[in-house]
Amino acid sequence: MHISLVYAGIAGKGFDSIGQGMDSGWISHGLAILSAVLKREGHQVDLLDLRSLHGWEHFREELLARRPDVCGLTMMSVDFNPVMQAVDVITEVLPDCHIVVGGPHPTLATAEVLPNEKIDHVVIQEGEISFPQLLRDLEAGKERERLVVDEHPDLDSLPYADHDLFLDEWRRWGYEAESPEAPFVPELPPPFVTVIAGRGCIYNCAFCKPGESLIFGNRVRRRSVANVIGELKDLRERYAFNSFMFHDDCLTENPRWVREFCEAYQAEGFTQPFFCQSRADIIVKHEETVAAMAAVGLKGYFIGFESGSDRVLDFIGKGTTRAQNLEAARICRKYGIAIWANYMLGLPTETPDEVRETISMLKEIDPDYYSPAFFTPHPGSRLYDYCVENDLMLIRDHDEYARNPSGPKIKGQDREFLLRALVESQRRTPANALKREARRLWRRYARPDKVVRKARALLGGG
Ligand code: B12
Ligand code: SF4
Repeated sequence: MHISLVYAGIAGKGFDSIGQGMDSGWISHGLAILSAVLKREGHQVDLLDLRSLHGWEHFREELLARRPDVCGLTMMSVDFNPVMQAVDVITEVLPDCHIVVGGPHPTLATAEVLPNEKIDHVVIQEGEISFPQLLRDLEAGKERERLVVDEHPDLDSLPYADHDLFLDEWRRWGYEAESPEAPFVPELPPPFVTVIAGRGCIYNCAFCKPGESLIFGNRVRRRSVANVIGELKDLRERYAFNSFMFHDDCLTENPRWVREFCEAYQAEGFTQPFFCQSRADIIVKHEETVAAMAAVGLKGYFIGFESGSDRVLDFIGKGTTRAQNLEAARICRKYGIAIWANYMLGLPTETPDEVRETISMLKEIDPDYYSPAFFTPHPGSRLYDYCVENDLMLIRDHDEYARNPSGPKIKGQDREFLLRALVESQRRTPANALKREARRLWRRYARPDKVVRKARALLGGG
């Protein structure tokens, strides 16, 4: 069969937006892996990425030119409006095309998606087993239920994600790039790629869970180290990447796996720098793992510090403390690991003093990259349910699930104060700015190894 996979992530930057910042340089790993699975089954697969098209008319023209038998659309909550509009256009242009929708939003808010009769099938949870089965049944003329529930696949049995699906499509519309994704910090030189080593998370943050488990199950499934290294070798051959990033929710949750990976990464001759997500408590408890990662190329951690208030950290079920946040930052500095600080402002029940605690924590951490977000209640999370039950929701349209839109997201907040806090949280103290500049100049002009050797000699050491 001919399947067109559709990525409609244009709620933020719109059409013609490939390469314009964080939301627009990423592939969807969900679609990339489904493409690989479908191709393995002998299907013809292509991509319609709305971010690389010029507008709805262009989408119409492409549908008419390609005439797929099936369109498979992926959807986060923020993508609801463009996905529904895409469904309308597909139905109008190709009335016989089967429309299948899957991804986080259909799984976590099935009741919002299923009533749309234009959608032939809604696939919830993962898609690698059920989607090909659905296509086999459609080919055989078998009737299938509209709501399809998937099983959780064994990740090592899956083919590697089809990164070219995105790159080939973007190139058709004039986007010049050596690799499918664009790096976003100087520590990660291009060509750049992303990989996912596992699914699921054992932690229990209230702004995320149980949604993450509803999609991927309660257990963590990690690919074998050999399988991940195999994919990296494939990506090295294909794109000669100079840096990469793990997209896993929490790669470092299993230190044994991480250390095995570090050994294999080095043994296979990889030296490319990489970033991954971690948590403050893991960094503090497993400093030796941090050291092992830094030794083979880890250049930065994304850390969900979230808040500087222990009361708020407890309320959101983060399982970390302010003291662990500060200690994790100290450990990162020690090993020269850049800190990408994720934190939230405007959480339910948060007081102005607690917001100030977050600001003071950030002054102490002095992260390399600030990544603030106004708290957004995402469907599928306990805090979403809390906001609905307590009549706090101000989100009226799915576009507002984006990170930092202009309007407030929950009731009872002093918007002006939060906007000032957003600016203040990212302002470096003069002392921190000076320390940074000194460090930069030191790295650039001094030879620390020489200076240390000289100092040792002067002190009568070796
Ligand atoms: C990497 C990532 C990003 C990246 C790249 C996103 C992208 N374009 O794919 C970046 C940093 C850009 C990002 C941004 C955001 N993200 Co994000 N992100 C992730 C993360 C960590 C991994 C995604 C991934 O690749 N997963 C692995 C793949 C294999 O899973 P998958 O995509 O879900 O696909 C599987 C199934 O869902 C299903 N499926 C998916 N699509 C389809 C389609 C069909 C037809 C079928 C049959 C099946 C199917 O089959 C796939 C294979 O099993 C997830 C958490 C997670 N663990 O998944 C959050 C997650 C998807 N993100 C989330 C959110 C909220 C956001 C933001 C809105 C955050 C914000 N406020 O700014 C933005 C949205 C920006 C945008 N418009 O793209 C939420 C979504 C929740 C929701 N209710 O929608 C998640 C689940 C995190 C969470 N637990 O809260 N994100
Ligand atoms: S926010 Fe991250 S660490 Fe917390 S439960 Fe979700 S995936 Fe796990």
